[in-house]
Amino acid sequence: MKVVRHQQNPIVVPGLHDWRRVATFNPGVIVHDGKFYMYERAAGSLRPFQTSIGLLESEDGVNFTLVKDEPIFTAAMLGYPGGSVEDARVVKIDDTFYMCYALQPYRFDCWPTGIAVPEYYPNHYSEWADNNMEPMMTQSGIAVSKDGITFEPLCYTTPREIDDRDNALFPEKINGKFALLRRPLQYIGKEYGTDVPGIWISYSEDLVEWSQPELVAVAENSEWEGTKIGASATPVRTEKGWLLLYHGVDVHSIYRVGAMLLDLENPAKVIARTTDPIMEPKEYYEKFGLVIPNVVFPTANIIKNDLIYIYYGCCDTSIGLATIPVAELLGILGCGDGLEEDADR
Ligand code: BMA
Repeated sequence: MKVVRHQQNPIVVPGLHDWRRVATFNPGVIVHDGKFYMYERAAGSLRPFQTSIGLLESEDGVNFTLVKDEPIFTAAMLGYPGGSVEDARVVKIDDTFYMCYALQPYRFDCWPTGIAVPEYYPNHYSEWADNNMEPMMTQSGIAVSKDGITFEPLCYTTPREIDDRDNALFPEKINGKFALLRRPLQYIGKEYGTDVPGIWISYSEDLVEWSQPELVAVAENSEWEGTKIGASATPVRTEKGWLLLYHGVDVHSIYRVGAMLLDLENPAKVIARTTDPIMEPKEYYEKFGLVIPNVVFPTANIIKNDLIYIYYGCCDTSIGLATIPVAELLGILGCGDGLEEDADR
């Protein structure tokens, strides 16, 4: 594989507080005023498996400490005290922090199987049915903040009736509009032009009204992408295009990572794409965890000293860090180097 794992991996592990007692994973990361801020998804128990967003900080991007003893963003703040907020992907545009999150509004239990995706049981909790919601359905939204610590819910980006997660905002407006990657699971069939779920894009002027999603990419390499891909980390600008890490899930529920390059002016257009994964479960902590085995799931990338720092969830249990030179990844994509410096990323 192409990436180098940090020797301190996993760099963030669960513990210290009840709300993050069993798992911390799939973090958003951003550099602000020279400091790394990490937005972890943390769980206090398996049953119920309820996750919230905790905040950590670091001077070097490797050694992180908790900023607050409490989660900074919870489903309760959205009016769903039993629910989970998941997979924060954070960008800063002008003077505002934007956190894309997934929401499962009601409680469910997690029964790990040790071989693939856990059995998730919403059946014990009547709220799903009481509120006419399909069990385990995920809606996505955006919360905003001026200081990166106190977030206010702003909007939902996806309808309540469909399962739409892996939302990632581009770190700047494109042609004057906010641009959002998403993965509407039900967008399949003739009218959508694809038989399998894929990565789609929507635009908005105000973050409230979103354009009809346009298809960006679907699983192509059945061997490791299986039938499902989704945006992983927030896209990064390079001279050659937007660099996007994405995840693919094979028939054995093994999560791997690929990369693609999207057109700078029209990011619905894929310019280049890896055929082989750049990352797959290899180390013990990537193959075995409390919740699910064989998962590497990046949700953030930062450029530092011409290296891409990839922050990723390991088995929905801990957080790892891997790096790859920007030039090397662009080389793999057949595009040479071409990073544009940006102080905040
Ligand atoms: C995906 C999402 C991620 C999770 C992954 C592995 O569908 O739910 O949040 O990390 O599965 O369980």
